[in-house]
Amino acid sequence: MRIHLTKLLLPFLLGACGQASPPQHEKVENMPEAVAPAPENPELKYLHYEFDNYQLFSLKDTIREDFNGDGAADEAVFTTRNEKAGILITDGKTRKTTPIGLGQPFEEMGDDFSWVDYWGVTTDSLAYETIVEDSEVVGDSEIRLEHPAIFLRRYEVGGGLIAFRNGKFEWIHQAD
Ligand SMILES: [Ca+2]
Repeated sequence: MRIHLTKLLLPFLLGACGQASPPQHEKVENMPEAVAPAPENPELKYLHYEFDNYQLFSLKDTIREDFNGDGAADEAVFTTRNEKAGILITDGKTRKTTPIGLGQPFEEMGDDFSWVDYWGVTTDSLAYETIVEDSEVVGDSEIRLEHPAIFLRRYEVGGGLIAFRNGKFEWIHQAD
């Protein structure tokens, strides 16, 4: 490390002694190229407490997984339609699209998913569901997942899973 620093600083030091040349601080500051960017929110570092197997995605990314278990990879994108956010899932076999949100009501979650801060996919076979009765959290129950499920979350609040169960996409609530 020390050798690298000296190498990078050398042209600057030489330049400072001789004729005027632009400062080269940038090179030194940019040195740790191999370091991965830090997560934008500390919460993202603790996702392994929520899921054993998961992959975090940017809301601009397409998630490709076989959500319905028919052997063909499907695609999910997070998008906006008529100023309402949601998820558009395209079946890999039939190319049929299923809007979740985007102006289409989805169970108790309404028709707009603009509250989502981040999303990803989990391949866990067990998940928990928050049981809410009359706006009160009364407990958790274990849910068996047969296929990869999409998680949608808001920082410090939670969210839920979109999982293909009983022949359709269902919401599994994971928030207080
Ligand atoms: Ca599929």
